[in-house]
Amino acid sequence: MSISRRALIAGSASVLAVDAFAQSAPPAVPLARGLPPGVPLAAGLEALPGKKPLIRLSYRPPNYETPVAYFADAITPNDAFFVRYHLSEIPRIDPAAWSLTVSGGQAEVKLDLAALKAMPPAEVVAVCQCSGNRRGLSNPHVAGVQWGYGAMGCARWKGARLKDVLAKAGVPQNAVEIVCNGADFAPVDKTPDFVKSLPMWKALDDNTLLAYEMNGAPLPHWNGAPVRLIAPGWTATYWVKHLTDIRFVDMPFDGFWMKSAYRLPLGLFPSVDRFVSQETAVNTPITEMVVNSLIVSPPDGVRIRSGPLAVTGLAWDGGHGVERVDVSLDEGAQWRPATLGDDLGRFAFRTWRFETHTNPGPLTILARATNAAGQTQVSQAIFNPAGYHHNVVSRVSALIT
Ligand SMILES: Nc1nc2c(c(=O)[nH]1)N[C@H]1C(S)=C(S)[C@@H](COP(=O)(O)O)O[C@H]1N2
Ligand SMILES: [Mo]
Repeated sequence: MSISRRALIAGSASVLAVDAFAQSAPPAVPLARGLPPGVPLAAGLEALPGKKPLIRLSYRPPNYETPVAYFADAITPNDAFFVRYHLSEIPRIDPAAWSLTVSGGQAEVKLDLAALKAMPPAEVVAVCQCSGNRRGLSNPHVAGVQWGYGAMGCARWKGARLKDVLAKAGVPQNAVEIVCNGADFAPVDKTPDFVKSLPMWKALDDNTLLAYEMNGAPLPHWNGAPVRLIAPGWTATYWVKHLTDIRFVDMPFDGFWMKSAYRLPLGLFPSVDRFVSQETAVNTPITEMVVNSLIVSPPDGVRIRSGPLAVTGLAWDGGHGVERVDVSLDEGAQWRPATLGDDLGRFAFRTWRFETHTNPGPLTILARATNAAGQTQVSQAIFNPAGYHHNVVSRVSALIT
């Protein structure tokens, strides 16, 4: 509960008044510091059906981020997993009526859920992170959903390998990309349909799945039921939800969400994965996530009693794997290694822990992850027009009393 709501409740004259308040306004959570003018400093916590209260950034289309407190474990619970849509018409799909059509191959293939589940299953623990996670912190500010830290989550995904499904349709020799579409659509024709493509090498990768399970349960509606694409290591824009159609194409797909959106200036980030058919002389589609970390505890801005303190958090990257996390308590003059938690695979969140002893006074904690490719977090955000790949060294401040 936020400080403002606690204060309000404490000041209320009666229990009745508290109830009235609870009904009229959802509890508020402070948003990340440094949001642009016009964005409120707090957002409503609101529960979509089947979800825990999440931070509501927009209702139509639904964009809800996960409060930092839910990132205590490497696996993000399904009911706390963030929700991101570009389009606001999101049909609830009857799993028994769902089917996936694969066209443009040697034979058109139509699979229902039972057929997909009858294929050899595969599992991967992988981080699903929006390209624009932390966009709200971009300086100067950029347009788009002003995400704080919670446009991400990590789950154990189970499904069929995409390459097995594509093989059923017979991969054409001249296929350049596959084009993936989901069942959601825009209420008016203004917003282009959300359609994404993948290069053949990523589509045929062993880890790329068509998932029907998330953490041992059917996918929640808001996270793509009954089937979504899982592209481990790559930002979540490729993880098409409510997937209904896959098409092989022999030319680069030029839909809006490929050609115009999700682009980065060429050479700006140390990306390794390439999507050559979509590259231009000046830009490239976003591919794998950059190495990053999050301090989960202590939360930013808290008061804590002096004495032993365990700093805990998460680290992840685009699939090289987290090599180390270092913590600094003196604004980066000295760094000491944190202890890494269980390794759930190179695409997963990695927990970490750092024990220290605190004395009264202000305390700033910095955390910096390094991956197996030697890449590390930046001290200043690399500006780009859409505010993607924000991976500035993590920082929280606390007052030790
Ligand atoms: N069908 C569909 N799939 C989609 C999107 C969408 O708008 N429609 N958004 C993508 C983007 S940009 C993100 S960040 C992730 C969010 O996944 P989540 O809502 O399960 O957290 O879904 C991806 N898949
Ligand atoms: Mo996204």
